[in-house]
Amino acid sequence: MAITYELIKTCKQTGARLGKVHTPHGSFETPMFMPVGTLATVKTMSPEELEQMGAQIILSNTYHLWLRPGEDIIQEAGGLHNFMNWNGSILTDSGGFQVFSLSDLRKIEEEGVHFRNHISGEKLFLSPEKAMHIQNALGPDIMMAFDECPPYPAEHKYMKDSVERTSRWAERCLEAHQRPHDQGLFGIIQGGEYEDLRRQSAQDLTSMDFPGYAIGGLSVGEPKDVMNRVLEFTTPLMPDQKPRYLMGVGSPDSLIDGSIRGVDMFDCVLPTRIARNGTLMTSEGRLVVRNAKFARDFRPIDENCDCHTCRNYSRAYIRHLVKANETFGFRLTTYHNLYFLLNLMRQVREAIREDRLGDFRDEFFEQYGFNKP
Ligand code: PRF
Ligand code: ZN
Repeated sequence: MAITYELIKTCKQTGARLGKVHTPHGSFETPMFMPVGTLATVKTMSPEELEQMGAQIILSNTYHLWLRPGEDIIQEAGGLHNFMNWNGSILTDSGGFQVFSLSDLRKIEEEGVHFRNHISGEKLFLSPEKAMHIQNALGPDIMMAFDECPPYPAEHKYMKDSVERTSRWAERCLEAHQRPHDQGLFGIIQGGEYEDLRRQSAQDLTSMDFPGYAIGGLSVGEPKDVMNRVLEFTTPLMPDQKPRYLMGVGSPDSLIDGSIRGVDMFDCVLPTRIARNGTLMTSEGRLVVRNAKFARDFRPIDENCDCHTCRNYSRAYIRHLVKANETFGFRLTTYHNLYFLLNLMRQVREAIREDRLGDFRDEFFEQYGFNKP
């Protein structure tokens, strides 16, 4: 099997899992945050910098790489790892979600989804077989099944039909997958906020025996307590001996609350996206570095952070660069935000090891300025 999961221990205070995922490109510790490199680059960061900040796995996107430069070119380069010079693990999303979030005029059929390219307007079609073919050519360590991610809220009837189609598509993905020996294919559990449908989806998918499972359809506009409740009834339906991935979730509070509910892997564009408009995650909450009050503030972004940015550069300097649209400014903010989340997950793992993740959560939320739910 290409992907195996080793459960090291569960936190006595919360039930959170400390583990390790083994892939053909090394192992990563869980719970883990995966930086997003949509177009075969984590925007503004070199692979050397990603390694230095402690990233062990990054995420990329089937949909975007299919449109440009095309999976054939990446295959010719020897696969995505070679093409982008990243030797750690890579996970690619299937395109299912991107078709729903980016494209216009989509039409869902049993065979797949018809839609228009969000840049050129060109007519396109993506199916389970096509998504597997592209991901087999890209060569990530982990690839995702082709699913439908319905909007929130969606009616029970719509969601049930969607869940059943996603299960049929998952079967077709398994069937079409050509490299199970060196690429692990994860199934995606859908079902929105509905407990019966999450159960149905989890049963369908776990019976197909994927090497890992994701929870999709969350962080699509639902309130925080809905996400937590869905996680509470969904993670117990997932196998203990396989990794669990919560797709598209990456705010600091959700990383902690997801870990407490038994999630092992997370990804999100949030840290990199907000970095590029000058918003930083710090131990005391968000800091908008463009703000005039930082013009003469020569302290680091986060006095409790020991990242390269915080050890060497001031708020005043970074504010100047960001306001002047200087690329280096965005590199410094991106580095800090990614480091902040990777370091947060290190602290989460340490707290699990010591059975005190509940205490850690309370302290973190207090300092970050969140109210306890
Ligand atoms: N499915 C897929 N990718 C995703 C999601 C999903 O449901 C989400 C949901 N937030 C993010 N990325 N394939
Ligand atoms: Zn920092």
